[in-house]
Amino acid sequence: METTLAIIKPDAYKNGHAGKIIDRIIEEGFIINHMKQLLLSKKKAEGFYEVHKDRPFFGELVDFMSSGNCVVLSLKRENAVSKWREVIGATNPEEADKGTIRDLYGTDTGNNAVHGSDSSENGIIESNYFFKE
Ligand code: 3AN
Repeated sequence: METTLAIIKPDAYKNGHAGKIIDRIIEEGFIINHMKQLLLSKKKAEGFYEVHKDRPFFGELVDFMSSGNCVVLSLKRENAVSKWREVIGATNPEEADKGTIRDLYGTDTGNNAVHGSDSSENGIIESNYFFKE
């Protein structure tokens, strides 16, 4: 089985969608291997999104991700990475397929409700970033 990291971002959490998103995770056949609620420090958010540090939206992204509670989940399933990306939909909620999580709960490219790892390797790296003690 493959690992992917999911984050229920501060917008979805604040708007009361965390429970519905967790239900959807279970309905889609994922096993929740680890889960925790946390308020990311700026430093932790900067480290997580380090690949984007030279992008113009980096500051905005770090501020948003540290603006309120998140739920971080390490998920397991066959083809977890591609399946989770299919369930969450495109980065921009306006382009996300109907019924995907970003279509249902996202607002714009910044406030897009959830995160999903983009490769099998990153699924493990990102999961360890939050759950390896
Ligand atoms: P995804 O989360 O779909 O893999 P990435 O890796 O391209 O998308 O971007 C990481 C995060 O950075 C996105 N989830 C989004 O919150 C934010 N982001 C990407 N592009 C923009 C943008 N143009 N403006 C604001 N935030 C952005």
